Amino acid sequence: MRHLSSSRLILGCLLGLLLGASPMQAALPQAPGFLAGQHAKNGIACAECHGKGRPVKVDDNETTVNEGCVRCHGSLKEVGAKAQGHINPHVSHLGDIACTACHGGHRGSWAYCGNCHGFELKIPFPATVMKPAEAAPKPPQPASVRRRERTDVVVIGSGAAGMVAALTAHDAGAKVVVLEKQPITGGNSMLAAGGMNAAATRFQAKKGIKDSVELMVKDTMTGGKNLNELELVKILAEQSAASVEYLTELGADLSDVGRMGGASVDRTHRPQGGKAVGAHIVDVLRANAVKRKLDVRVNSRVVRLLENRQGRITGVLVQGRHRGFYRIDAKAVVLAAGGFSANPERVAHYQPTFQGMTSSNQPGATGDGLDLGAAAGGVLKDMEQIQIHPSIAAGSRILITEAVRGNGAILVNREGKRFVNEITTRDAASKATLAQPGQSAFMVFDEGVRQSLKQIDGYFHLELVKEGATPEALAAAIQVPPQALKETLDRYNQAVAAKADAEFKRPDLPRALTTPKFYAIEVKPGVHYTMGGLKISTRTEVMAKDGKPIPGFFAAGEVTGGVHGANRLGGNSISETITFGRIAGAQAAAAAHAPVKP
Ligand code: MEZ
Repeated sequence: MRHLSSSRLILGCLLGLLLGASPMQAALPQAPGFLAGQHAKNGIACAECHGKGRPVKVDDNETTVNEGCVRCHGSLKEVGAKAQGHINPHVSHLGDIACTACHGGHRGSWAYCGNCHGFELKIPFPATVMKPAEAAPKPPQPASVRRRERTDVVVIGSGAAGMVAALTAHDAGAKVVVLEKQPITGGNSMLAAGGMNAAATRFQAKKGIKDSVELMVKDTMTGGKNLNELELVKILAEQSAASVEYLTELGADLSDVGRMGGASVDRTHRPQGGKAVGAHIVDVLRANAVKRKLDVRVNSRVVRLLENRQGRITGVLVQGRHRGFYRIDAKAVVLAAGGFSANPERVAHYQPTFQGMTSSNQPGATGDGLDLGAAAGGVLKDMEQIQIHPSIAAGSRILITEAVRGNGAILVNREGKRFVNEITTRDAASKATLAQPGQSAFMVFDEGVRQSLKQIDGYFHLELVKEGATPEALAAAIQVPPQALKETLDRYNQAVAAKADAEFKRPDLPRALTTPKFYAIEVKPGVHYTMGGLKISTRTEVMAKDGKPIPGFFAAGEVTGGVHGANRLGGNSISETITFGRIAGAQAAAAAHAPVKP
């Protein structure tokens, strides 16, 4: 056992202060939950890691801190393999994230997953949930900021749109910096479940699915109530197959194809076996970023876009968690900071009737990217167009993917009866669910559906599923009238056999629900996606009020408005992030290489 000398402790506390701890935190190194305290309790002084000649230097990525953790404790995977318990916080869909995303040297540790999940974790520190948006102190005037860097392209946001833009700009020869305000990369893309829409792909052809760009355009426009910008929708559909190929070349598996609401044919691409698409794609993008040694910084919030007298965007003012304020001068900026579904006040401002609803989004989806864009002169459009997803597990923030319904599940109410075409558009399914007693529904499926979609296993793991060996036993478990549920299933199975759903006109009836066991998850609508955002051109240039593009400023993904109109179709979001991320990256690289007027 190593012993602490008091001088080492004092040095450790001083270092704690230097590393951003409050005086109280630094003065209480023994406090439970602080890693400094835990280490001190085990006889390991701060100075064993920090200080002159020591390996741990604290940057905003906290890279060397994490290297320090891994050196003693092993990788996240190794720690995960050792940990026990039904819910293991070291093994999750968040992938290989930094230890410091959850653990703090001089602040209480938290379980990052607690931002979305509500499970009880038996962990050796009092978990505190991270506040979604830490208020930034008033930023200084850019001119007074002395720390300056220079690059070709800055990308704000590290979801799929941002990472694809960054990889594309890098591959076109630009020097790129990616800035992410959260402690982990991936944004909402990390949580994407059902898949990525694309028309006329080789994976569809292999399964004999006949699709076309025109049909994808038609479905997307109809789903969006024709409020969409047709030219953007055409790009989405025309480029979609190439975007699937692009991801496949990077190492992704999108070979499974299923159906989402509002689609005329199966065009939603996802990994074999029906695994969730988002975590897989984010993993692939991260690996490609590492391979290219891309400069990706977490804990790095952009507080302002910089512009010159001619209105050209010339860089960003950044607030790093440890570094403080600094500026990056850039020849082009790509904004890919996502939407605002995790900002209940903003949601209620645009849609008062959504007040108090749960959300499926990650905590960083607060809409501050929209503020940055608007402050730089970008025009916002369709801000009141907010999508609620019909199936969030009741009492939680867990999205039950539309793919479960796409693969055959039905929705029944508390009377045990169907009430809607389950694969209609999300707005229609949500409205119908809110009209049912209790404003919720049960998503009912059988073992056949379970076996068809790997991601359903996760809902069992999270204990969201009720089950029964027969329809009647399931009915008892969810407290609906047994005879009614049995009759509903019989009628539905007859419709499947007849290939026609006379009652609700469900257009796709992939399988009968006859294989025990029978399962149900209670679901409620929740805020899922914000269709509005910055107006962009077909080249992803951010448009100003005068109808002209703002030079040097590009945007892609949920921070933009126009692609989805009044209602986004499931599977079109990941498709949008890849296609428009690629365009934004290429445009930004081109703008960076073009001679820039002073
Ligand atoms: O695109 C989406 O939002 C999507 C596919 C969600 C889901 O239900 O899985």
